[in-house]
Parts: sequence; structure tokens; C-alpha cells
Amino acid sequence: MTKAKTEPKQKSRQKPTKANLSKEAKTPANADLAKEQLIEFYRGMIRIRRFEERSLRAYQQGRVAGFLHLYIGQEAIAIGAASLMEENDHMITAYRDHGHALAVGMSMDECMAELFGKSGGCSKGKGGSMHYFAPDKNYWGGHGIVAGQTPLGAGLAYGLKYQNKKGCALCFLGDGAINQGAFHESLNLASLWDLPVIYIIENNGYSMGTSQKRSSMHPELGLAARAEAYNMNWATINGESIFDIREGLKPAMDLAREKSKPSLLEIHTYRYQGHSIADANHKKYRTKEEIEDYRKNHDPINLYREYLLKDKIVTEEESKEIDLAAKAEAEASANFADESPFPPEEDILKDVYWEEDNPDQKLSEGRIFFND
Ligand SMILES: Cc1ncc(C[n+]2csc(CCOP(=O)(O)OP(=O)(O)O)c2C)c(N)n1
Ligand SMILES: [Mg+2]
Repeated sequence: MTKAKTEPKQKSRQKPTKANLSKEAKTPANADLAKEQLIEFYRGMIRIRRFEERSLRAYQQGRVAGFLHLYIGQEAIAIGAASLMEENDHMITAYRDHGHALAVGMSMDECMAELFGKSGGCSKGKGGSMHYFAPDKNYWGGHGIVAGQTPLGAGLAYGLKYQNKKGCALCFLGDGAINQGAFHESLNLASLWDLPVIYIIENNGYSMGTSQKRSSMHPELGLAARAEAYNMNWATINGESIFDIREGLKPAMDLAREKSKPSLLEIHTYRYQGHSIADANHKKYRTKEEIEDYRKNHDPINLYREYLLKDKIVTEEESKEIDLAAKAEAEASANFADESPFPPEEDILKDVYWEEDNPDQKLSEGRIFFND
């Protein structure tokens, strides 16, 4: 048998055991966390949830045009991942991108205004829900084409390697993206060229209305085991525990930063809402009991709040204050978005091509727009 090129595989389990946060808090990636950081994780997760709830309301009030994909239920993943990022680490994801944006430090104001299509938005109101970007925070979107972000994730990692920078690229995708050709091409090149990219499948069980089991051949070890075909490190992680997420991600990020090796991780999670807010039938392709079970037994925020209270890291009152502040911040962001102006018509062709906006630095030849 040929010796495997990659590091030993991390322990994998297809069906994660129920989270035990007090225990998981003592694992190597989490044991040294200060009380303030632990509270910050709670604040981060609850801010995402309240932002998403407020954006849902804004959609129902007719303030938001186009699609709206909510991250409610998956919050621990973005917060856990962002909490491990260092200066040269990058993040990119698909269209369910609000949680990641808030996790890397984008403000609710710029995110809400983007939903409203206003010029105060992070993409000046021209991107909408699926196209949040913050290059200053190494956050590269926000992509609507399923798996379209996966070659870009490889590219971010290639850039790091090319520039001799010690960092990694976190590239998120849904379980529905794993059968796309672009994803497999990305895995192949990432492994062949030893790129410091970590592909993170947020397996929420459904791609639109199709259950994951009906859309993907499901080997016993789960989706991440497909990495075997590319001789790549892989692991399966329980997304209901922010500590498990950190504990699973940290070795992969270290492997990328230290040895420039890619990984494929599968995080089990769940979304409460439909695929998008236009998915009115989301209770038809799954049972009420299934949704209720997650809410009662697996919700990452509830479990984390219980842990904070039980281990006396916050009091009941403090946890409520954090929640109320997040609600107020989300409400204020909707006011900000309402008051922000729409982008002016003459800006329609701006921010499309960088060279068009910076003609003095143009290097390529030929026309960028056909009507010049
Ligand atoms: C190439 C391509 N095919 C189809 C679509 C339509 N589409 C949008 S989201 C989606 C399902 C993706 O599900 P998943 O990857 O599990 O992500 P989740 O919505 O669960 O976060 C599909 C088929 C698309 N955007 N791009
Ligand atoms: Mg999915």
C-alpha cells in the first residue's frame, strides 16, 4: 500500500453525538479561552440571529427585493470559524452570507442597507443579499452560483502561497454544492498544488427542497470522506457546538498555515427557515417534528446559553441584556437602511471592472463595455 501523503485523518463520525459544551470547552482549541471571549461568541451568534430575524421582517414589509437566504440555525459555524482567523486568513462563501459577514466584523448597518439596495450598503446597494463583500476584512463574498466560490477559494489560497504568506483560505459551501464539477476540480488542484485552503461543507440537510440523502451518494463516513479520493485531510464536525467547530477547524487551519495542505470538513447543522424566503413550502419537505427537535435539542445558541449559565460565565440577566442589545442594533440598522439613499443612476456602470474605475492603471487592452 502506498503511504498517504497527508497527515493522519482526524476522527470522524457521521452522526455527531449530542453536544456536551462543558466538556468540549476543555478541548485544546478552547481550553484557554478567556471569559470575555466566551461572552463574545454568544454576542456574535445572537447578533446574527437577531439581524436575520429583522431582515426577514424587512422582506415581509416589502423593503427587500430579490432573494433572501437566512442563516438562522447555523450561527455557530461562522462565529467559530471567524474566531480562529488570523491576519492572513481569508473567507469566502455562497449566497447564505450574512452570518459570515457579521462574524468577520462587518456592521449591521452596511449589511442591512445592502439588503435594502441602498448606497450605504457594503456593495453600495448594487449587490444585495447574496453579494456582501469586505476586502479590508479578507471577506470575499457572497456568491450566487452554487459552488462558484470553490475555485475562488483555491485561488485565494494560491495567492497566499504565491506571495509566501502564512495563512489559509476558508471556503464555505452547502451540501448541495458537493456534486458540482467546479468543486471537484478545486479539490483536485488544491491537493495537487498543496494549497492552504479549507473547504467547509455546511451540511444543513437540504439543498433547496431536496434532502441531502436524496441528492448525494452517501458513504458511511459522510460527505467529507470524498477527500480520500484527493488524498486530502478531512473531518466531520458537530455544528451545534461552537467548541466542536473550533476544535475541528483549528488543526485544519494549522495544517494549512504550517504545511500548506488543504482539508475538507463537513459540519452538521440545520436551517429553520426555507431555502430562501420565497420557499413557502419548506414545511412540506420536512416534518414539523424535525424542526422542533432541532430547536429544542440542538440549537447552537440555546445550547451555548445553557452552558454559559450553568458554568456561571454569565447571569440570566446579562444574557438577556446581550440579546436586547442585539435586537436594538438590528432595529437601528433597519432605520439606517431606510434613511440611506438609493445609489444614483449614473453609478450603474461603476464597480463592475476595477480597470474601468481606475483608467490610469489599466493594463489590459480592448473594450470593457460594448457600448463605448
Ligand atoms: C450552478 C447553479 N445551479 C443551481 C442553482 C440554484 N440553486 C440555488 S441554491 C441551490 C441549492 C444549494 O443548496 P446547498 O448547497 O445545500 O446550500 P444551502 O442553501 O443549504 O445553504 C440551488 C440548486 C444555482 N444557484 N447555481
Ligand atoms: Mg444545504
